[in-house]
Amino acid sequence: MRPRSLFVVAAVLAAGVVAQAGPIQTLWDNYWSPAPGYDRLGYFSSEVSASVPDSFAGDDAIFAEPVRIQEIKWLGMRNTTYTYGSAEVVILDTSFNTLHSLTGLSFSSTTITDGAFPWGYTPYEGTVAIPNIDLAAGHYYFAVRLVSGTPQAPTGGRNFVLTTGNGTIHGGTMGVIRAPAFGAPNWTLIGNYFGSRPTEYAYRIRGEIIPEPAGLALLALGGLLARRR
Ligand SMILES: [Ca+2]
Repeated sequence: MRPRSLFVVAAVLAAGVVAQAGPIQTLWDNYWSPAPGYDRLGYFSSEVSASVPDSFAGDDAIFAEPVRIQEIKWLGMRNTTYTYGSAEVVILDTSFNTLHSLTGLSFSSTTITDGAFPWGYTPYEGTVAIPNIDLAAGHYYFAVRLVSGTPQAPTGGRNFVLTTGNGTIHGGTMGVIRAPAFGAPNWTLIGNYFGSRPTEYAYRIRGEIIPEPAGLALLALGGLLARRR
């Protein structure tokens, strides 16, 4: 290999190193405006080991570029007299096949002060960190639920995800639910669930945009240059 070819290869490798993902940012935002981001019109159970059978409520997100998922935020409400030891996350494709299922995740939450909140539970914003999950550009579903109690002290709380959008559907579809003990053993669009009102659920998907593989393009160019010499 000639020195110039070596230089091209070195430049290609350097470009690959430089092409790191960008800073963490909101990649998809279902929060209603104004803050705190829910529409006060509804909610759906999203919980495990609660005082009712397990359930999940999620919504879709569309990414125009490849992304690295690092964090999910959501708006929920819960009974704060119980503890919630961990969170669970699922990521589905558009056919509701499970792409990723994460359990035992630690999460943080911030109580929302809302004098107009109607349902007697405490509203909050939750945040769960995701171990970097890379997704190709496309259409996905995300859902988070809380596990009531801890292994040492199992309890029966209640946790819900709040609706958002005020009737406007965001992304490709309305929200989705799965409630095996309540007539929805498989993931179902909420509007198909016993005539429920079509709605959105308040999720915010955060992470990094993965840059286009400039390194690969340069590699092809480097190969061309090397062959021409
Ligand atoms: Ca949606």
